[in-house]
Amino acid sequence: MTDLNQSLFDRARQVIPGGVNSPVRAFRAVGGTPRFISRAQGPYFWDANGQRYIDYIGSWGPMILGHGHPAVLEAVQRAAVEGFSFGAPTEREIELAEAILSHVPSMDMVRLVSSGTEAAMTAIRLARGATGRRKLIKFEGCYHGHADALLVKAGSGLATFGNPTSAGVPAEVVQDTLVLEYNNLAQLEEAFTLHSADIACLMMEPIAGNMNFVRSDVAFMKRCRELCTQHGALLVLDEVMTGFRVALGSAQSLYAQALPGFKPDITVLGKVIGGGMPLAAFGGPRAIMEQLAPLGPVYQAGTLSGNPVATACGLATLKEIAKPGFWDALSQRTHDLVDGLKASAKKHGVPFSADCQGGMFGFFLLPELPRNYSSVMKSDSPRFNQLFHGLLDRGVYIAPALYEAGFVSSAHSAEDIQATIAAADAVFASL
Ligand code: KE4
Repeated sequence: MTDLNQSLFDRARQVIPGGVNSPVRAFRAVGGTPRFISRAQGPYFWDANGQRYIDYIGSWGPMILGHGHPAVLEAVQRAAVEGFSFGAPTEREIELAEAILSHVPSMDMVRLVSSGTEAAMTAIRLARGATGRRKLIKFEGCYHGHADALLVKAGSGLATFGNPTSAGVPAEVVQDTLVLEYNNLAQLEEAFTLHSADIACLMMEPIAGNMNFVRSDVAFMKRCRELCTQHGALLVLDEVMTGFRVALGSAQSLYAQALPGFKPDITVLGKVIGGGMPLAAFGGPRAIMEQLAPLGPVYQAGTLSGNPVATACGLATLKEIAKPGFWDALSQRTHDLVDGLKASAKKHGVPFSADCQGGMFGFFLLPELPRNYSSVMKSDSPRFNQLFHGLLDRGVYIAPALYEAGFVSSAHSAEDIQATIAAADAVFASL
């Protein structure tokens, strides 16, 4: 039988670099033929051959309600009929801004944009504009989109700044970016001692979904906050993935439970707040946000920012996840999945560790949960690839890369979770 995924992939590669519009989709880390998705419904999607998968990608986070939620679909259809895009303000942008702010008390104001990259890039410009400083700190293994200043790997030491991770990024552009090890208190202290009044901001994922699933230690997050305050730098939490995914109040609400009064200065959001449509955002206290054009000197703009159809999708999504009981049910599903996978791996003697929060989970073919990027990369990559394809062949689609997180939606049923665990059990037995 013709593999329609393969023929589509062959055709795609003629006209789109690598056949994909985002590199991770090409399966280069895991090998094999990418699945071309024809349609999705609930927790499932179907590929070009008509093969059904239980979807744990969820568009890399946005599809927290699963695919085709009736209330969201209806809101998008109604908005589309009213008009796709006006390039003028709409009431729904106010409604979405108000909804976001109602769940994230660290923000007084928010600016809507079209991608997480755009939001993170602007957050850095805003931090630099608001402080008048140049330097920024990020952490190895955290991904904040593909803006030039953020495509950087650690320099040779704390006194030296980053080196580009991508061609086309001049060294000058990353010379103000310092890359530290995640959860490394000693490096954090030293960096602030060395570069104190030059640091505009520290940007981090509070739970690093781009290292699969690595939590910032509470003590580490506490020190990031304290040192930023002490040295006049802004703490920027990139919650593009964790925002409205790990909790209704996002990851920062979890740290605020452990650290009373904890607040970042700027929050970057995306994914869930767009519900699968191109929409992201960044926000913070009024004094910082009013530095932005048209009020202040920090420029930022966007043709499709606050797009009327995307805001309808995001608003309908936020309304659903704010309903009573949503998070208890979702967290239970995710815990059942992770507990089942752990038990199965243990039964078959496969080194395995896993963690989860709300509708986000991660696992490692390592005996202990890693705390930083270099530990994550000790994972057994060939074995992960076997697991990935073993699951894919059994109709379970997890992230095609061992450093990517997984996502459960409210559409995943207990039966879907059990079917996933059964598939994993068969694969663990074969590893
Ligand atoms: P986008 O520009 O892809 O909308 O967002 C960039 C971004 C920013 N911050 C965090 C914490 C992110 O996780 C992302 C994007 N995440 C990746 C998945 N790890 C998107 C998938 C992809 O690149 O295709």
